Amino acid sequence: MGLSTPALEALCGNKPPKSYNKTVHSSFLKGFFFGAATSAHQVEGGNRNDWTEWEVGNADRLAAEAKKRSWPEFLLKNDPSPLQKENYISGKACDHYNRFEEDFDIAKKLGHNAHRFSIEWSRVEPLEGRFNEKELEHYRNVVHALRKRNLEPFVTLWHWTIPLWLKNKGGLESSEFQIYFSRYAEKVVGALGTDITFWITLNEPNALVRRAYIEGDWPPCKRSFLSAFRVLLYLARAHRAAYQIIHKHIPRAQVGWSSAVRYFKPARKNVLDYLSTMTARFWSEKFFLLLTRNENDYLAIQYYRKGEVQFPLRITDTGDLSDIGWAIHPEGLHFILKRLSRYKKPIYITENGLADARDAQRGEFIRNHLAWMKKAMDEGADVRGYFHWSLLDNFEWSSGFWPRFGLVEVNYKTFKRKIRPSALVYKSIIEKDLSSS
Ligand code: IFM
Repeated sequence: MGLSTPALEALCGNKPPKSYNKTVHSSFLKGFFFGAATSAHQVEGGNRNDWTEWEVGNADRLAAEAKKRSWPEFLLKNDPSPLQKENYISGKACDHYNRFEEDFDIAKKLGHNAHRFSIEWSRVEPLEGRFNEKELEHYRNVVHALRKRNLEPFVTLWHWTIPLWLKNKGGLESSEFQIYFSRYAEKVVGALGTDITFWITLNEPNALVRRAYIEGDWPPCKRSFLSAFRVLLYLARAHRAAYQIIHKHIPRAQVGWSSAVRYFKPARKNVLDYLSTMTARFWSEKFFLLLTRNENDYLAIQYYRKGEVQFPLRITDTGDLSDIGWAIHPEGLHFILKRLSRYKKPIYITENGLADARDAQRGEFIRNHLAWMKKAMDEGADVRGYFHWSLLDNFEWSSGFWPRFGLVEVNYKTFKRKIRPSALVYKSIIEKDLSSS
């Protein structure tokens, strides 16, 4: 399969990447996965976990804080708006729990051939050691619905939320965490069947630990390096145990965890900013990888933004910004893919996207990121899949509903879905590529 120059130019929009060599004509691998990602708590609705408790206790405060900031008019028109309390309570979210068939029909219509979703631990094990067979059946139905549409399932076991019983036992800081996670993993893997190849044990442990245990603005809102370090070690142990469990049930499985990566560059040309940049890169790309080095069949990266780093570790977003102020920088994806290639493992981009309520930047964003991904592949990076974040608008954690990340717009009152034009840009890229295979 070869990509013609016009197809490449279509990928790049009118602005091919600065250093793109047009004579290189390799192609995406046959069997490349194109899809979108979601996570249970952000789309399902009706959950009861540590986050739902925290949301209820903090929604008033978050809305009051939002009132002190200035907002562009178009964001205040979002329903719910950042100034409203209900923005900060996940509630029914997108009602994806009841509408997953409809949502997968849309993904199929948009040309996807894979889909990443997560299992909600608090549904499957609402009480310690007591598993809910009906909920396991639900996730079997989800997998079946994906298979029926030829969408390859990528299953995430933990995307940040935990059941309340576990929260009351110390949550991720419990020294028994690995035991609890292993028991849950064993049950889910056994119940979902052996035909699932792709597993992500943990979503972005580095991001969660930074927000929840260092910056302290996500539950359980701690600011302690000691706790952060402990949680990372426990999560790494949990990953390693789950890796073995999945392989015991499914020897040919591909198991990894996903990392929040960012393109860091020194803000100024001086040694201190340079050293700070190295530290930030070590944290985002390497630390957890070192802890799990023998138990990764592939690398999963989630890339969103550039950060300029000033000593000691002040990171700022500059240049083109998304609705939530993240710096858009497609070239950074190429940089990271090249750096990670040295590990000689397959790479999946399990998230990449932006908050863009007007859908003004998303089409270009997708084109440019895929063009830079393709360039890295032409230069040897073994990238095997790309998942846009997200299929649907969803509940963006402590920011709530106002950031709109979806290829598909969600009306949170009627739950009606509306395909955004950028979703069709993505579709046309997928179709051009897949049809040339
Ligand atoms: O919404 C999140 C997701 O849960 C994890 N990765 C980053 C996304 C955008 O912030």
